[in-house]
Amino acid sequence: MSDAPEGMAWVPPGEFAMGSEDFYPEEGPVRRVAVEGFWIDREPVTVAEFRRFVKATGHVTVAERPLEPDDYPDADPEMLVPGSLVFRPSRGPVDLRDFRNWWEYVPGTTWQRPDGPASDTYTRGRHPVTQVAYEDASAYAAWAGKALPTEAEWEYAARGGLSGAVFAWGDEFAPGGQMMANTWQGEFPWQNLLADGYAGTSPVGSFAPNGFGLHDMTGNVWEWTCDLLNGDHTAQSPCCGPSESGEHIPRRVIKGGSHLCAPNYCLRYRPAARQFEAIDTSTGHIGFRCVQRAA
Ligand SMILES: [Ca+2]
Repeated sequence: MSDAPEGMAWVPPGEFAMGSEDFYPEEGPVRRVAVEGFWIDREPVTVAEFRRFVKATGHVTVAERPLEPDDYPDADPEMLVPGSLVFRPSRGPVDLRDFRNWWEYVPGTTWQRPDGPASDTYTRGRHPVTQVAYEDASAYAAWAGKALPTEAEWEYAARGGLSGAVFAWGDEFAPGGQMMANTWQGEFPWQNLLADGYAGTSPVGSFAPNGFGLHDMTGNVWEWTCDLLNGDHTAQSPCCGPSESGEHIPRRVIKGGSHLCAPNYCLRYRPAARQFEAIDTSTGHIGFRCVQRAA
């Protein structure tokens, strides 16, 4: 296709085996799914791109707005101030069943100050934007004349034309010793060995593209899709994706894993992997990319 929208790649129509039965129960069963062809961003939306959107529209993200006490009946009133979730590594091994051992709600955390009010994004213009809730991602997509992908579109794109492979590039995590994505090596959440060179997010496009020419479909940041969680998985505890929200807040599927996904805790840097995030939650490891469908 020669008339590619800027920064986007064409994913041809096709049918694929979606899901996996080899890892976590929420990924199965494997089923045949057909998708139409569509355009998809080659990279996650960056901080610089999101800044252009905010300047053009005056958009105020969910993390920057006061919280409604009625939505959080169990919350400490002092926590109902604008802010977001920041990852804090522990000093040593902790109970992996309690995400409060590494997530902290930090007032003043925003997409421009993703690690708390003292942080900034001056050198992170090419990093994926984070600290965006589903509504923020949707608003960006609408402004750009695009949409958020369905889970099927996202997974099909992430597979890059490979059939049933574990990873977006094949079945081996680091073929020939080469790191293919920004994940977490070592024991989460305290020992980050940095074999891939990055603690936290990395500039988009730092790792090799998949078969469709797409970067960062694996790791770096989880990405919002527009699929709502159906009832079957509501009891499931969130992986590295925590939520301060009540159970009545709808959840959407996020895909791709992040820089916080480690083999001892969250082997979810795979196309089939999925988690479910409350739509009002933002963290330093969730971002998004957009699609454009044929009219
Ligand atoms: Ca890393």
